[in-house]
Amino acid sequence: MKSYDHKKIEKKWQKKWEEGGLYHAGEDSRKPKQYVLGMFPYPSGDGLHVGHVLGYTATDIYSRYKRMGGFDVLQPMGWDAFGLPAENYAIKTGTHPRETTDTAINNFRKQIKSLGLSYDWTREIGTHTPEYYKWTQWFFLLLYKNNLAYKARAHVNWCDSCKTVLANEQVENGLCERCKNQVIQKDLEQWFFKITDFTEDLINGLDTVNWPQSTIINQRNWIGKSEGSEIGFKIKDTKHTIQVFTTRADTLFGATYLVLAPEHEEITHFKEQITNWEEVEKYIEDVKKKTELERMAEGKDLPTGKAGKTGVPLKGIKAINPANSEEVPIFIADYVLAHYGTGAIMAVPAHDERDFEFAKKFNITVKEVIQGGDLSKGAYMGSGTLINSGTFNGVGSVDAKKAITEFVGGKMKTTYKLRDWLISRQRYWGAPIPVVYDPQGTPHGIPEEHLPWQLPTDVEFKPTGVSPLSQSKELKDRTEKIFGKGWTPEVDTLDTFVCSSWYYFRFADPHNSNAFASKEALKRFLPVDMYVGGAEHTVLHLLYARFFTKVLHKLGYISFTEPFATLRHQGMILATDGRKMSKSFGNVVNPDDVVETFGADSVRMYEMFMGSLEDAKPWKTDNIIGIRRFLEKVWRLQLKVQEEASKTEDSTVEATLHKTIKKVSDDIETFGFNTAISQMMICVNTFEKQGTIDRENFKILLKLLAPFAPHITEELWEMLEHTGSIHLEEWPTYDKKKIRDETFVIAVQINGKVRDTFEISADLDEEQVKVRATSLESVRKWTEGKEIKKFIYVKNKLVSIVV
Ligand code: ANZ
Repeated sequence: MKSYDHKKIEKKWQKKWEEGGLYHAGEDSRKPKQYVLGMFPYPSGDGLHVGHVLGYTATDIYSRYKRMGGFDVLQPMGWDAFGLPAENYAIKTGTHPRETTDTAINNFRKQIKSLGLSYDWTREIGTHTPEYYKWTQWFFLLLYKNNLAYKARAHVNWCDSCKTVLANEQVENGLCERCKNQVIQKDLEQWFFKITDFTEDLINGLDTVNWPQSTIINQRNWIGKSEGSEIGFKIKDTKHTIQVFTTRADTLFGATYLVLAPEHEEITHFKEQITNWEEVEKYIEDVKKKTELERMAEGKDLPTGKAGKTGVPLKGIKAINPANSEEVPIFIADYVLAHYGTGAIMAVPAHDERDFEFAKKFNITVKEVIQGGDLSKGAYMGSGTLINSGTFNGVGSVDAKKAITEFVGGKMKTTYKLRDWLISRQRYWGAPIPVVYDPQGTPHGIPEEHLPWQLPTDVEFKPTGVSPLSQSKELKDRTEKIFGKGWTPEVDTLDTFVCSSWYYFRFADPHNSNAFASKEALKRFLPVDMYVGGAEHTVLHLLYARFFTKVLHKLGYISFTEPFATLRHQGMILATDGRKMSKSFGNVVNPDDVVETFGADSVRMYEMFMGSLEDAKPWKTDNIIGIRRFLEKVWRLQLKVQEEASKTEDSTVEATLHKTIKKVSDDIETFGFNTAISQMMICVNTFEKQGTIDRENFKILLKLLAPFAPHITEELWEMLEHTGSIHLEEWPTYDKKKIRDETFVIAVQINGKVRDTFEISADLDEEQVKVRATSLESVRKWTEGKEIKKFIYVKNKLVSIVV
């Protein structure tokens, strides 16, 4: 017998599969389609991570299983290649990001290929190529033409060290995610996508997808639908009324002050009346330095050293509570956000924690209006019966909301937390926004014939605070040449999330130069049937991709409304020491090394065997050795294979095998890869105990193992003198009759009454059952000193003893 030489075998088959186009999609339209997708990676200079391997192996097992199940499987791979790390590297070293990115991609491709993943490599895409970003720009223009893209001044997160705006999610505890510099708020002209036009669709679609519940909840919370009321508070001795948004109109009689967001536009109207204007202005300036996150934090000390819950009274003006006409003080405080609701709140310290804390600090009246709490302990946030509320006393919270809103002339109103998506970045390494300005400064979308609107190369990467593209002479000249003298180009680039919002469409038809994908290709492959990626994408990428899909549906390009029918997450692989793998800890496992030592099949199976796919789990090299031994055991089984072996196999073999077919099939469907592997281990142990193994049974085992360990199974398949690939074989089906349940619960009757039960395995004979039954404590109690007159055993069901 040859020895199991993974290096030789794996190289040999990877080459053959690629040459034979074994995994090409779209070659047999009679088969049903199955689109299986792992989130495409950012090709970082650090190379592939064992965490990538985890997710990609899962999609590969699923793809191979579906392919053997008779599907035309599309499983593609590409590169989310624009982004900051390459640009930051360019700033440090002067190397052009295109160069760094291409090197990183070549390395990633080589690493990924060494794992034997069944991708259709003819469909590879990179978001940084002009062929691809032409269509990213086309999408921008599609949205622009349909009033779904606009330019506006906005408060944005600004990192003064990176010299760019940051998305909310790029801000961690008030610091820039990359350089850890304090993020400030700036007022800037930026481009937005009108995602808020689709809020209800984005909520409702969540009912139709098969996604992890926690991800659905995160999406809902991010959208943040809230049903409440808008109520006006008159400002005493002025013509002005401030509108507040509240979800608790039932507590209106307890509103003892108003709070405006520091950015609230109405504040300047009262400049004359406010007697402490200087203090107010200073506070407004201070707040600009904080992020929303810091502002929302409830009174706890933040990592940046600032405490929450600050504010300043607007001395000299008062508001009138419309429910009881009482005068109440007005504050500005940063716990009220400018862009949520109306940017102003009625504060009810007795029933809102934040208000309670603020009221204590500023000595404001706390007035209880809902029964059920204990104000000495803090605010009571629950519902209950109204008190101290005039004619509404005795009414329940739920009914009172609408009644009180109507009583004071307010209106019921639904509000959302979701804001429009800020898509412009003052960076170089991204797709240029396809817009030019006429000499009057009015923006115009660039006509499609000029796409791709190329990213210029004559720029310096050093951040200066203005977009690098503004230095490009070539871009300026190009613009004037095409559009005329005095015309200027847009110099911002698109957020890289725009590139990844539509890439799954492109894989259906990656080389199309007339459309982002043809109607037929979209119809054939979309939507994605199975999508797999890290749980860190529970909000943004998935929300943006869903938004793009809804836009395309609305504009008649596609007939479906959700891009990813089923979604699964892979968990984080931690280092052996239980910490996150990180270069700075020196605990990173390099997939290349383990593939070299143990083989891709062992690494794939080991990662699948570590635990549940979605859990976080530490790396343990010892356990790969165990998997490697398992594969060697499978390798040695070939020695036992005989044409007609059934006579020497014992009866458990078939039962175990059919049970294994069922378990492995079910487990792949539900992504329970670790338990599928355990079952195959049981099966292999059963085989190993036999003198010989039936050839047909061995073939079934190899087919079950093929999606997990594609190389070794292909080699053994060939050694069984097959000429075709095992990966194109039909997936085995099990015979229900052959699956014997392994355990039975036996009821024990004594003189006709059930006294106890016990469990047996199926192959116990009557004598063994008798020994088990009569040795039971409970049975001995009844039979002690007596003679057993009768013992009846109803197979796998019942024991009846007569004494
Ligand atoms: C009075 C009140 C009394 C409130 C009470 C709550 C409890 P969700 O559910 O998140 O929508 N609020 C409104 N606009 C705000 C803003 N721009 N910044 C900060 N807070 C704001 O929360 C709605 C509640 O959050 C509103 O209801 C308001 O406080 C506050 F016993 O109004 B409530």
